Amino acid sequence: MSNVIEKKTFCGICESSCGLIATVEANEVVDLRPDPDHPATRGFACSKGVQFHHVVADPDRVLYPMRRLPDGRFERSTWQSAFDDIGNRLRAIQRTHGNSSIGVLWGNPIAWNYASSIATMGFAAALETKHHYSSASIDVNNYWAAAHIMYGATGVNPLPDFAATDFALIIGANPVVSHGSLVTTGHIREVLLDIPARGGRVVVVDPRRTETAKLFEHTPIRPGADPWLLGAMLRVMFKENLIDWSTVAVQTRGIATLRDLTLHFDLDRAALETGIAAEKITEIARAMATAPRACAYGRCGTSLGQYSTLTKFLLDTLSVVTGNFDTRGGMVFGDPMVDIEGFAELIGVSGRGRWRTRVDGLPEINGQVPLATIATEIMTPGQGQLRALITTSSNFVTSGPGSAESAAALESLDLMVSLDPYITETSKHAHWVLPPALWLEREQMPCFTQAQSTVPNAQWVAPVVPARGEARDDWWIVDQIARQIGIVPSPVPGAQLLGRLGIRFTPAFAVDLLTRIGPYGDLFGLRRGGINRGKLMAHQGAIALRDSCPTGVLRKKIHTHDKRIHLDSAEMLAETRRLVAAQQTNTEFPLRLFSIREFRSHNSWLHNVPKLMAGQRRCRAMINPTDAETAGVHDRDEVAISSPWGRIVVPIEVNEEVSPGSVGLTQGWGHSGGWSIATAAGGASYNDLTPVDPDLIDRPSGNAYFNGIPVAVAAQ
Ligand SMILES: Nc1nc2c(c(=O)[nH]1)N[C@H]1C(S)=C(S)[C@@H](COP(=O)(O)OP(=O)(O)OC[C@H]3O[C@@H](n4cnc5c(=O)[nH]c(N)nc54)[C@H](O)[C@@H]3O)O[C@H]1N2
Ligand SMILES: Nc1nc2c(c(=O)[nH]1)N[C@H]1C(S)=C(S)[C@@H](COP(=O)(O)OP(=O)(O)OC[C@H]3O[C@@H](n4cnc5c(=O)[nH]c(N)nc54)[C@H](O)[C@@H]3O)O[C@H]1N2
Ligand code: SF4
Ligand SMILES: [Mo]
Repeated sequence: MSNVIEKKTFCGICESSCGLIATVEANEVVDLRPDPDHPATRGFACSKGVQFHHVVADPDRVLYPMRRLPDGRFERSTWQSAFDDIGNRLRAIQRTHGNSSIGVLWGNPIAWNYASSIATMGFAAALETKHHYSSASIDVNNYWAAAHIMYGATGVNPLPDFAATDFALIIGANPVVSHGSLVTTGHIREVLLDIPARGGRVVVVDPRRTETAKLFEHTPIRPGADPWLLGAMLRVMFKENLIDWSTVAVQTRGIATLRDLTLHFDLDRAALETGIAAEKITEIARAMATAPRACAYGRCGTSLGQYSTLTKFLLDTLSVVTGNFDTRGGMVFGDPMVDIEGFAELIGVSGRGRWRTRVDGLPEINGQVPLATIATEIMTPGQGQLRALITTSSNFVTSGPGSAESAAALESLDLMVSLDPYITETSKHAHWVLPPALWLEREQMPCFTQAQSTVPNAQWVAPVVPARGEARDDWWIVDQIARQIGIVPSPVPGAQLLGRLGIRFTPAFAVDLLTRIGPYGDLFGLRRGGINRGKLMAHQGAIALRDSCPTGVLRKKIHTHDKRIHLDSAEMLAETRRLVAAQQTNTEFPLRLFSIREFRSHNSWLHNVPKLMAGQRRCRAMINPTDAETAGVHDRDEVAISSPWGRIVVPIEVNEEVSPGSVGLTQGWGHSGGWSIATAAGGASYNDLTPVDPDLIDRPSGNAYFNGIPVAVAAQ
């Protein structure tokens, strides 16, 4: 037993970033358990995190560079052959079509991979290509666009202070299952349960009586109708003079224009659109405005609809006008060890609408463009047509809009390289699949989630075990490809010049520099007790930086020129007018589809881990008994679900948890490729039903449209 050791790390699967203790025996992780001493997650971890060593050891995992053969099978190759071939092809594409025909695409797991985020962003920046896609546009772009409008910078992310609030409005989020997104609060279920326990209220607005809704007050809503509810609540607040005028006078600009905007939200129409009675809307508005401390939080249910930037704008505005902004128990700001948001602003990464996409003319956001445009960009000839694509940790064929369009478009690329531990629905189209080290096998720092933790803390860990096979760090792979075409994959201005002089900084070096000069940094020895990468890596576990987020910091945290929150947005008024003018009924597709996220899945992966798939887990839809009867379908039937953009066949569960008029569907299924257990589970992709039409996605942000899709259900 002498060679058994324990190492502290954190989970790199979801935004909770839970502290873990790994038991390592002969360079293999044999057990993972929650770290009770982690200041933020305090001994919490879910079943996915503690099973991750089974992903590391998965027999289906890609451990060597794999080359695709003409018949679609893959054969093992070597790094040398991979880089030679990729380099040759990229140089040929560069010569014939220019840098603007090469693109990068990165998916959700990169959020725990700070080095790879920098390298991938840097790769796109060095090429000055417009083809920079990421999962942000199927997830959070609406947050960024609303922040840009209200706070002057895309990265400003106010956090609900659940631990100290008296009233929490949770709309379109299921934190009991998701463990929180864009806010990291350890033991989030218990933190929320504590609100009613101390006399407060939690109101959950969701088309399904979810695991979260069951614990609190549930208000069902029609999918896609959120801006109607939030706009109507604001209207009530103005009408009944429930506004905190003195705070608004200090913190904001444009309250009169906002009041005029809310006049578009007629209460009776809002009741019709949402399915929530006008009296109930009024009651929630009054309760929020009169609670001593209140916060309003919405996530994927409100981020992946057709008007998601407007929705987020209205959502934050509720906290602002009730005087619950930058205050304990309201919305607060994170206090990270590395100010990523400030840095992105400094080097010009953050921003919106500085240029537009080639074919659809959609605005960029943070230098990236919507995934909904990628199939069109591949298929439309002309200068700048996308011909070579490098994807890192993305399964966007399944997770992005228009699964069928994406899959077909990928087949016509001149070069596709996929960095992925599996042959997936996406990577199976690649000419090369390259094996990445997984998070237990690489150096980690929770670059993005540290900024959203309600208990600011610092952690930086060395690899727990060496990478298996020939897997290598994602950033190293991207850097090697960059070397083939003579670029330095760094978003920092001047990096190309230094590169030509032979100077290349590693991502670790760059982020350490930011840490050292950051608010908690050691300032190269000038600040006693300050932190740096070396110190953190030598420390087992995370270090608490503060007990909670600071308040009274608004002027420091926002970027508008007058340091006020801007409530007068012509763009949001235009969106409101568009919403009001929209015809919301569709007789051919009378029901509205919404996504279901499951406890033992993570988006489209982790379906290859036997323990997580125990109990015959399958893709399924859910429908209310009334709608089932109308459609003539029964519990467990295989049914056809059709939308204007596709048709799938899946088993259905008749369940009164789902509110009438809506249909829930698990997202992230319908697998193919080399992950045998996932593929054997069958099912269909939710996103076969979603559109890539640029006119249908959220206009200000380019965020995809997944929730509120008009559908019909029929017996098979
Ligand atoms: N209908 C519908 N669609 C949705 C959603 C929804 O609610 N409804 N949710 C959306 C959301 S919120 C998100 S974030 C997206 C996510 O969509 P994606 O960003 O595509 O993420 P995943 O589907 O989780 O796929 C992640 C891929 O990364 C690979 N991977 C895992 N770890 C690593 C690693 O360390 N390195 C590398 N190179 N690869 C790795 C996995 O094998 C997998 O292929 O899906 C979105 N899609
Ligand atoms: N177990 C698990 N945890 C995860 C993930 C996972 O796949 N599995 N994924 C991670 C990722 S990438 C993210 S972004 C987060 C997401 O975190 P959350 O947003 O908290 O998770 P979701 O389950 O997508 O919650 C969205 C809720 O909105 C509801 N909804 C759908 N459409 C509408 C609508 O139109 N209006 C309203 N009001 N509600 C609607 C759904 O019923 C659902 O309950 O979760 C993260 N954590
Ligand atoms: S909640 Fe998320 S971060 Fe925590 S163990 Fe589960 S998957 Fe990992
Ligand atoms: Mo996400």
